[in-house]
Amino acid sequence: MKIYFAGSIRGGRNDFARYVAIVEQLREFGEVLTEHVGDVELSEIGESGTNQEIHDRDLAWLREADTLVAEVTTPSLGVGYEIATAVGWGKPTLCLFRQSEGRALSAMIAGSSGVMVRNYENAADLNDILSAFFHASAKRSGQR
Ligand code: 6K6
Repeated sequence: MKIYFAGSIRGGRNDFARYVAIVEQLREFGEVLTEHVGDVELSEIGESGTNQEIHDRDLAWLREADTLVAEVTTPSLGVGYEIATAVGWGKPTLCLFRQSEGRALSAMIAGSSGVMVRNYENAADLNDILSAFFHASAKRSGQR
């Protein structure tokens, strides 16, 4: 199972510690293609590569991935773009959201029939959510 993990970069790095923890949990379910999203060293401005190189490389990884998992509590244009692309390509897509932050999730994500949205607060919640999602995704790809 190849997993594309998406999380805010230029949208804001407040949640990066959570991304690190999620990437760690995701490794139990497959190969994470985008571990840099949870990279402590990556600040909002301290990036390498041109915008086009980043875009093209990430889309190639997304194309290769079996599933997309996104942490969507910190709003990010890039993450929204990746979610829309994955849904358009028919990839199982899971969005993880923390209601406790007091934000409302965009209707374009919350209202998409191609997206599974799950509210969570801690690692234990996440484990149950990820197990159910990858179980369903594996079953779906086995049926194709
Ligand atoms: C260098 C080393 C690590 O990262 C860099 C350069 N920046 C990016 N690298 C890889 N993916 C990126 C980079 N900037 C944005 N993305 C992709 O968009 C990631 O896959 C994230 O899920 C998403 C974040 O979008 P913004 O709009 O919050 O930046």
